Amino acid sequence: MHFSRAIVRTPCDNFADGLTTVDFGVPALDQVLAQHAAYCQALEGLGLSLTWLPADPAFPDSTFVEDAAVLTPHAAMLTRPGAASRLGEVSAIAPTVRSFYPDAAQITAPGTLDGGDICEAGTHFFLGVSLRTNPEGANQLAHHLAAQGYTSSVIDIRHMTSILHLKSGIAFIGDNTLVVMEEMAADPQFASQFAGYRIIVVPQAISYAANCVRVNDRVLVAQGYPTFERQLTDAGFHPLALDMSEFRKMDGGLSCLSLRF
Ligand code: CIR
Repeated sequence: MHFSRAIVRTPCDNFADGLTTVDFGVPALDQVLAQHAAYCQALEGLGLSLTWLPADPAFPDSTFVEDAAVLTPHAAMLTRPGAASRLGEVSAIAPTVRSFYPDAAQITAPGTLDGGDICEAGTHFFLGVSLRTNPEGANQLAHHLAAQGYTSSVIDIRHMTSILHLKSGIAFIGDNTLVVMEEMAADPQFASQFAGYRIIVVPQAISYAANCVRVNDRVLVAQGYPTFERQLTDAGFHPLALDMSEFRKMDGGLSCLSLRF
């Protein structure tokens, strides 16, 4: 899980006009910008060179760049987000993605897919089918990944109302280890997909912590979950906590703020 680059986008002044399903209050713009800057600084501190896109007020959710593309070491797929208000984010970021991946593919209608539903786990990808990513979108990506030699399997989370995207509840942090929120880890229909991995279960009361990101030798985690940090440390990982309070108000987590490659 070595990354040398990431694409990020500065939050726009109307960030609070984005979509949300939670009721944690209105994000404070100064804190949004400070938390985003700290996140970018953390990536740079881990050795990543950032492509920093300007704020785009046409799309209040556009700082969540992860949803607009799926990048692997070999190829890129531009997505087709499931929320109508986010569709235009893809053409806005496409030139940047294509500057690194000239042959980037594109999810086409009637497929929809948000990058936040796609969890890379080594040579396997978990494809979340959610209220944003439909089976057709997942199928298009599965073919694209198969052509690169990756396997994939679908995890249907449409019955899980507490999460927006698959990666709100699961993260692959390297060393054959999956971090999985309790509700997902306990669901018998997913058991066979998780067999063979070491699983770190995130208790339901702190399930927001499940959206963590392995970046080089650290695991970025949301600040405020010391028991989860201990779980990671006990398992041999090195957490790096970042304040995510304002992004959480808009259903955002650590993974969605960057496209890493
Ligand atoms: C949305 O509802 O689309 C944004 N407010 C949050 C997107 C978060 N993205 C992600 O988890 N990958």
